[in-house]
Amino acid sequence: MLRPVSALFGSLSKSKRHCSLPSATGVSGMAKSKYEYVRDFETDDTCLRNCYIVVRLDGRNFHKFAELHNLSKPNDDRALGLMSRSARSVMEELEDIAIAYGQSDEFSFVFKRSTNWFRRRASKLMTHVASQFSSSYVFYWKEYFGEQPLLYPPGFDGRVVLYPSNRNLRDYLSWRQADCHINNLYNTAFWTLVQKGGLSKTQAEERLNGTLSADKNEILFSDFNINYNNESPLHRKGTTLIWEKVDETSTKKITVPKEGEKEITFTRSRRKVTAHYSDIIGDCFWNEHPDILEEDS
Ligand code: DGT
Ligand code: MG
Ligand code: MG
Repeated sequence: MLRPVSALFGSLSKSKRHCSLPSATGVSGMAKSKYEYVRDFETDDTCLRNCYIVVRLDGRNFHKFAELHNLSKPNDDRALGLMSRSARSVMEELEDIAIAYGQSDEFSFVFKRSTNWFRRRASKLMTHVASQFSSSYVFYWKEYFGEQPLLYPPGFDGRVVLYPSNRNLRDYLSWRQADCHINNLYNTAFWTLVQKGGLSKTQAEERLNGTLSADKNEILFSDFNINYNNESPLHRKGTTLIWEKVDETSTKKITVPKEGEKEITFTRSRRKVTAHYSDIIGDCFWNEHPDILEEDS
């Protein structure tokens, strides 16, 4: 039920409304109020020039969120798809994001090192990313989960980190992708032992205790005939979003004098956000997309 604002906050009597107005403007007739000085308490959070600005978001308490929404284990393609859709919305709505990388309940957004968006103020950049992402997550929920309801408003924390060199930025992204690999290999082995091997969660944990990557690969291959390298690249590598020129073909009906109606086909190139599920640790991806990184100064 919609309620009038006065019902929510209580209404002011006429006399109170009158006396509250002059004091709110301070000294009458001056261009600035006497309260203006409080602006000076704001801290300067301008990000250092020439650095890439990375904003990383992470789902708040998604362990509980995954349980409550019955997300499939170890990976839920609906949830991963919704994360990517929300990240695409961030890239399309905000300026100067060159690349984004996401896995599990997190997404990192890399602003160009030359960006001057919001005068590089960290709080502005971070809050715009977090709010655009969160509202998109709710807005697009139905596209991925259909009639399954969203049970409560999810939240995402954010942080800003600056990277001064291309090497540092690539190492940051490599770190996140290595994290994706380590977690996904463990989770794949763990849930295969539970779901296909009939082990309890405690037994599966004990079985994997102290194992190296090669051991987990071996368990999957020998006991379950699963070649980990053939598992979905989305799950193994995470999602990388970049801007690319994509050719789009469309048809249009035109009327030509004497000839009548004709259908013409034309192709035009458009900048679009595209998703990649490939390795971003090695050089190959970066050589194929040389425009993402700006030259080190
Ligand atoms: P936080 O970030 O400190 O508020 O706490 P959490 O619970 O979000 O912890 P975090 O971010 O370290 O771990 C992500 C959690 O999200 C983890 O418990 C697994 C869950 N999660 C993410 N994606 C999926 C999925 O596709 N399926 C399932 N079942 N769980 C997922
Ligand atoms: Mg989280
Ligand atoms: Mg996380």
